[in-house]
Amino acid sequence: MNFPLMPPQASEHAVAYDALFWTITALTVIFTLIVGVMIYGFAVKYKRGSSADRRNAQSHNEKLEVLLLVVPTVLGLAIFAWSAVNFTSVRTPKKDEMELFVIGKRWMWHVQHMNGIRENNEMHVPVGQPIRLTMISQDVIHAMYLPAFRAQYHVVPGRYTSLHFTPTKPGTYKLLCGIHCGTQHSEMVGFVHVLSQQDFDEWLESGGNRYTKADRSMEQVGADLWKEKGCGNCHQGTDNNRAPSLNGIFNTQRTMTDGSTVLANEDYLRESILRPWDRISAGYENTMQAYANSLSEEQVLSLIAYIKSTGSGATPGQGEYEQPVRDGRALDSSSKSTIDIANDRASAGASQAKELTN
Ligand SMILES: [Cu+2]
Repeated sequence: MNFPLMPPQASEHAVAYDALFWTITALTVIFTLIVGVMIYGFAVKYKRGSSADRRNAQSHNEKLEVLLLVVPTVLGLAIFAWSAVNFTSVRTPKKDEMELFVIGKRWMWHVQHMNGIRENNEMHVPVGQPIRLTMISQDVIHAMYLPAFRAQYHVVPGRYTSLHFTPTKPGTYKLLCGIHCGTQHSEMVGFVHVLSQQDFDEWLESGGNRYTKADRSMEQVGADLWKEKGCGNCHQGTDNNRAPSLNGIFNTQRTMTDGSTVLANEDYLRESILRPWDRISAGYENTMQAYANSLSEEQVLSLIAYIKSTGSGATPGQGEYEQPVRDGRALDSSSKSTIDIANDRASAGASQAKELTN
């Protein structure tokens, strides 16, 4: 009979999570047993008609009271501290993360890789590689739930959220929606395929096998959209009186017309594309057209990928958003074009594959 008590432990965090989970479970069982046994024992001892000594009943016991105050307090605080350490570690971006984009919609998961491969209700990732999911919902609130990685985070409309994990075991694991999101919520399921680095490289190389072929990377899709929508008419190589240049704008601090500063992260870029009037850069007028009804979340992600490919203001580890690193190096090469980056990635992939086969 196949009746697993727990999902498999397929990420670093799963081990840490389970240790805490079992400790809390054990403490609960121990205290429940102590209380239960005492209730039962005293009920039997002092049942009506028993010959137990009932003289000089104690009204209090100082030592016992101190013990019952101190022990649960210390245990409770220790569990809190341990949980806080676990929570912080799972919410902190790792170095050299590979970024995948996830769009939740009723009722499916749409996954997009940087090179343009798209998957529906499936996600392919290499083993041992820290993964960052940048997620958004197209309709209602969902939650990306990966039980084997002990990872879950909400996916909401209107802003990006992230989930970080490092798969440690090749295999196929469940991908679920963790928040009730409508009648077919229970069908919003899929699989995560954790592949060896070599298998993953081959999978990427083959354009994702039977999945949607990647004819263009996300950056290229974004670059084409940029042209199609005429973004470059105003956002040119340098700031002009119509609009600021967006070259290398990602993760830089921007000053707004009201004097406040804003970190130009993905959320800000998305907002500026969809509702540009919300926050306007100092020195500019509210002249940009809004794209709230004419771009899909997928297209917005591609545009952001394109803007990011022109460089970034922050070095990894600074600011709210840790810049994703691909192929083991930060994409901070401000002078590089999309084509250069794509070429670099191809050669990096090739050398990686070589190391593995040797
Ligand atoms: Cu859902």
